[in-house]
Amino acid sequence: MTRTTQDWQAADAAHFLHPFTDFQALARKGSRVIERGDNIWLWDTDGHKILDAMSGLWCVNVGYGQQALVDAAAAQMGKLPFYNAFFQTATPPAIELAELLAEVTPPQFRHVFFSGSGSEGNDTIVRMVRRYWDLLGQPERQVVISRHNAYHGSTMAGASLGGMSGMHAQGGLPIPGIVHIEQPYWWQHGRERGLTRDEFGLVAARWLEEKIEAIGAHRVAAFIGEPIQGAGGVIIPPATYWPEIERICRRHGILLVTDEVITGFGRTGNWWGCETMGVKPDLMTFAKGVTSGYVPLGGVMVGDRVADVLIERGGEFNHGYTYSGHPVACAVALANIRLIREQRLVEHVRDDVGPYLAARYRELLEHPLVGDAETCGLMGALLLVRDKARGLPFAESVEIGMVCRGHCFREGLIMRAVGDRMIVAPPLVITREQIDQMMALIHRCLDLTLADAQRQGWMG
Ligand code: PXG
Repeated sequence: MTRTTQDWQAADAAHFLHPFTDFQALARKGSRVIERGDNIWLWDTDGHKILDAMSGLWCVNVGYGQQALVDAAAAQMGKLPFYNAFFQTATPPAIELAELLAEVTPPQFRHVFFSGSGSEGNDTIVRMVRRYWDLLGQPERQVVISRHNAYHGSTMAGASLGGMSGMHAQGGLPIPGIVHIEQPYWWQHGRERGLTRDEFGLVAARWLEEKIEAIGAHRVAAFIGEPIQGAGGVIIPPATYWPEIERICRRHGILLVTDEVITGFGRTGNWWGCETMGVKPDLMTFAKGVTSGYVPLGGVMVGDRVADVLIERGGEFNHGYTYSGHPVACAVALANIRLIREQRLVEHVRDDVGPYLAARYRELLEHPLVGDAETCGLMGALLLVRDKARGLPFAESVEIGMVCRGHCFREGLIMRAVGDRMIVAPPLVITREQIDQMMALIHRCLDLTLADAQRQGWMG
């Protein structure tokens, strides 16, 4: 029986509780049901073709329809669909992936702990950094410092590490031992104080030092941050920020963790966001791009500083997931990483489409709605403002991002709105011609949004 879109929507509304969704509002409106994908394109059940400028959810880096990944999954499923890694056992794909990850990550990383998602990876981080300090005889080092408007997942530890106030307001979060400093968002926190971006980067990094001093360094286990905040609105920190963060962590002996769930596997024009930012973390979380989202997989890269202690001091680390090292997921990840290498996708982002997107984004600064336009690799953000000359934001009651996103949906473009920031992170396989197609759609949607804003009297 073929179902119509209305049939799908009715069944969806009757049974499916969607993540991060107002259930009633969605039931009234009906989901958009996505049925098929190829390269950077999606098709919904009405047959509309959509340019997916968000790579699914920041993950389909090699694009849809890559047969090598499909074949790897099918072959592994036929041979051994599952075996665990708990009781002194392992599977060839998990071992091979561990080996390959050691090759494509910075040299301090030779070990990996697998999880099923980015959230679980960050739960592992919290457990692991506390275990590390316990083993070193400093059990009072418990506190993990993170940032407001960070996103680190939706489990209890992930959501606590994240700095989303809407999430903390539900379910008694954050859990104890996790504290936050302000994010390095120049537009919001540096511009009005008359600081250049680089000056602001140093100021923002020193908020970490102030927090460490307030808590006492002897109580701080780690600092965690996304090299570039993704879900927070593609907040690209000034170049001065991360090196200063690293210096502060080193000065106080604190572990440095980069959450590379979005920035890993070539997104920023290097294999890892920490390389783009010029720092050497002790631990890194990954997920999403490790399989290009074809199947769920995540994990933590464990640097020698931590791995040596966990291994040499011995004892059992009482932590793990059924799907830690899932053989099908690992087989898909192997095929995915080999494809990224063979097609030289990281170089493609760094030398070709990344700089091209940056140039095309600079043109957007001429648009009357656009107050700021920035990119890093294939992450791009636009800030929509009501008065460019004076840099004035829209009134809180005006949901300009949602208006723009509505136009994108109707015009066949998936772009994400985070407040007044419109963001893109297209598949790494995107070409210059396809970027031109995407930019034409973005211009059109901005014009339609501007017309709405003028009609409603929101500008000026
Ligand atoms: N860390 C980062 C940096 C992420 O972006 C996670 C951890 C959690 O990963 P899992 O696999 O548990 O979802 C993420 C996930 C959005 C959006 O709206 C972003 C994410 C997830 C859902 C929505 O931009 N990132």
